[in-house]
Amino acid sequence: YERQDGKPFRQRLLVVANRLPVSAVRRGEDSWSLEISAGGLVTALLGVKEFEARWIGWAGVNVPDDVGQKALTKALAEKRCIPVFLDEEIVHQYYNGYCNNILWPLFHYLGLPQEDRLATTRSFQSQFAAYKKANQMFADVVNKHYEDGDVVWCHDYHLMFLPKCLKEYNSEMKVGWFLHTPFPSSEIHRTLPSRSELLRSVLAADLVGFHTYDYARHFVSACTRILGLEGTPEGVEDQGRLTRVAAFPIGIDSERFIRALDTLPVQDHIRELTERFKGRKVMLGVDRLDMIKGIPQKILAFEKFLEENLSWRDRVVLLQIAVPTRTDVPEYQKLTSQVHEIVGRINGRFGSLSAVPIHHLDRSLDFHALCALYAITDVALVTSLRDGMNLVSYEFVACQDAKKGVLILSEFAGAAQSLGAGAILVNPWNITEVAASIAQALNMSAEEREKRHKHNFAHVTSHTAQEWAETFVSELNDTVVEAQLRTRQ
Ligand code: ADQ
Repeated sequence: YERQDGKPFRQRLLVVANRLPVSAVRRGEDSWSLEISAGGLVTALLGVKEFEARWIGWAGVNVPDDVGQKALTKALAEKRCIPVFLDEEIVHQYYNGYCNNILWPLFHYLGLPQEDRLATTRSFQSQFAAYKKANQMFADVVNKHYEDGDVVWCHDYHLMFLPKCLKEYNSEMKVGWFLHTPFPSSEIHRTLPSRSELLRSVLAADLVGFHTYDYARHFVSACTRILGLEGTPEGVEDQGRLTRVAAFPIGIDSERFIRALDTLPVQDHIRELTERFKGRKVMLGVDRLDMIKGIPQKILAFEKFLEENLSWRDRVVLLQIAVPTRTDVPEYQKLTSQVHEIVGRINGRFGSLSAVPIHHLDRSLDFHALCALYAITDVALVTSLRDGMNLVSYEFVACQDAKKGVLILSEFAGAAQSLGAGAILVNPWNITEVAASIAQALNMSAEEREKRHKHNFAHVTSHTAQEWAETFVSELNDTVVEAQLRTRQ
């Protein structure tokens, strides 16, 4: 494409996600301070030069007054962000309720909430109504800002109802939807009371993407078994209209991590950490504190390893960095206490006055500290019970070109499909197997470590986040063109 001024044409990309990539703090009646959070999606899209991305989402704060909303909208516009204002009740029902209490556990095979069936059914209905209402509010904002030729990319399980709402506004809109979590087996999805409505809404999109081929296959079979539609190699067909379904495995901005390793702050951290853990092998876990990440199971496996390997007791340390999330949800509070209790017990059992086997931090680390930790680690432990992809495993590999440490990786993380040949794959529920893998990793020869690392490093550096975003959006453009050609024939 060429513009009249000779500069390359950049297609507008409207990225719609539950949360905007900013944290907003109100400083006064009409003033806000904003900080961009450099998550995976932001870096992925910043690297894509073909598109001019705009973000649409909730800013994570309740702004009930007009003055505040206007000021925040203005401040966000400078960061190419457009807010969707959700009130507290909607956030409670849609986000905490339907998204985090129902869809998140279900998609990770943890089932539907069961405490009180009757109450669950009643709250389920009001939460689903709030979910649809919230999705409609996102659609209203997208529609207001949409211009002909834009591409609309909807993200994640929060917005499964959005493709349908958007197409009702404008059937010509190019709409893609991508799921960051697993899509479970159709037998699991069948248990969801709103199973059909959600599938139909997603199918309104032109392109539907998942991290792995398995998730895409589960989605297609849910559509065939629950809706009775036809699954084809391209996707799902309904009365002659095809929704393209495919796998688009995400990656990271590997260069950002590799470059950071040579910077002064990271080198300082590396020196400090190397001195601190001199004489001990370092094992590392970095997770959001969430039940899907399998943190208690991981720590219990480490305990079993210490029980069975006396000679390693003073020579190994596990650093578990677990950033708290969804702290207002009781299950997450329970999980925090459970993890603290297990860590305390193991440190009491195997620690000495001078050292403890587990260092557990309940917080987020800044980028430089995180890179340094990845770089000095001997064995990374990623033991998610289910995980859409898991980017921590990618980040670890990117930072390991000097050390060539070992990655122990859950076979239930999407990353197992891409890093499986270089990692030691484990079933995180099998604590005996994970303990044996820790021993295998710590005793692995340098040649084998190098061979495994080389495989994973080549993958991580060649399948980047930028490439992921580019592939999805160009596939979406192509899908729409093909559909137009089909209707003309
Ligand atoms: P998450 O469940 O958040 O993402 P993950 O892919 O591992 O999981 O990404 C976590 C990110 O947060 C990483 O970039 C990591 O560096 C950072 N992080 C985690 N703990 C941290 C800590 N203590 N301090 C600092 N940073 C920390 C969801 C899905 C995944 C999928 C991604 C992307 O659940 O399966 O891979 O989206 O699609």
